Amino acid sequence: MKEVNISDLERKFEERIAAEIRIEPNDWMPENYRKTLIRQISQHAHSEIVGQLPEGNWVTRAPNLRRKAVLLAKIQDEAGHGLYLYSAVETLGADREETIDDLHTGKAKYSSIFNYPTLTWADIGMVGWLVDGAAIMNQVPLCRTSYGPYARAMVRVCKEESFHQRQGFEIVTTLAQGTAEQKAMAQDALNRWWWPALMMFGPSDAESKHTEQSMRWKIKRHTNDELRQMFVNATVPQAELIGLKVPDDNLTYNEEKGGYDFSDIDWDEFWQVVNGHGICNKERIEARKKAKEEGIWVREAALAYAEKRAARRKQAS
Ligand code: BYC
Repeated sequence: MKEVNISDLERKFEERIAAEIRIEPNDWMPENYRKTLIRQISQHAHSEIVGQLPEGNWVTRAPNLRRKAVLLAKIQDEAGHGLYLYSAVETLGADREETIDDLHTGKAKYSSIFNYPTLTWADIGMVGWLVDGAAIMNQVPLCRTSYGPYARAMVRVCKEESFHQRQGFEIVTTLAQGTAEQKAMAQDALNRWWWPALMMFGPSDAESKHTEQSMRWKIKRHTNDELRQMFVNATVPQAELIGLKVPDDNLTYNEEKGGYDFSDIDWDEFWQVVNGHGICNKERIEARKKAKEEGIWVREAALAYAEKRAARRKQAS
């Protein structure tokens, strides 16, 4: 970017980014920076909300009361994450309802991972261990993202995701150390969730259209492939520890790079799922639309109460 062509505002913005000073809602920001954040944060919020669905499926079937209470708490945390993130989107001038409508019409994306079904209890373990594990890998660097409200929201989200990851690993460990049937159930779930978990990090760096600019603006701190590699390096030893086999015959530790080499991802499957043709895409969006329609009266009642209270306060003052 040539210095002579940029305005004072842009220069100031770039200086703040370079100096690691957070951009706050009232600061001037380039329109594309704002749009990129609205896109990423709203899609992140949608993922948190849609992410409740595959887990909610197991609340009534959790194997005991403790598991059920923990699962309920986790699902409620995900709702909270969605709320922080929708609030962060609003600080950028976006309308919350419009971003939700974009999800319902298919204009906005949400994480591909939530379009896979949770068939057995072991799948709930995999969602915690692998899906929350991948989310942590992706989101810990977002605690240092350049936009203040997003960075601050991520601090709490990551603390809660760490608990989610551990509860998932505990479920999987219990199954892996259980009967032969339970171990087989855990292995089957790992076989189905491993590759979709790797896809969560997005297209390869060569194919990612947003990474370069997002890294320049310090919205993203690592590329998709870097994060994916970090996840593989952290997770393979965990699988080995509990006696499960990662479903990749080409998985080998590469001393030179200090990490695992692994097979190519099936990118056709990834794009099919992202473009709405995964196993559960239709079901997930239908569930969200139904929740919105059936919750209208709750929102109207809450708004009516807020208006009444504001009117009473005005009268009293
Ligand atoms: N699924 O240029 P790229 C969670 C889209 S975890 C669907 O690399 P970017 C949770 C991408 O949006 C999951 N779409 O984009 C965990 C873009 O399309 P648009 C949510 C994907 O933004 C446990 C296009 O592909 N986490 O919340 O630089 C329980 C090109 O990609 C995916 C976040 O959202 C995918 N996997 O990088 C409950 C974290 N990957 O927008 C909940 C924040 C890519 O141009 N987000 N696409 O139409 C990010 O870090 C980044 O947005 C991504 C993608 C790494 C996901």
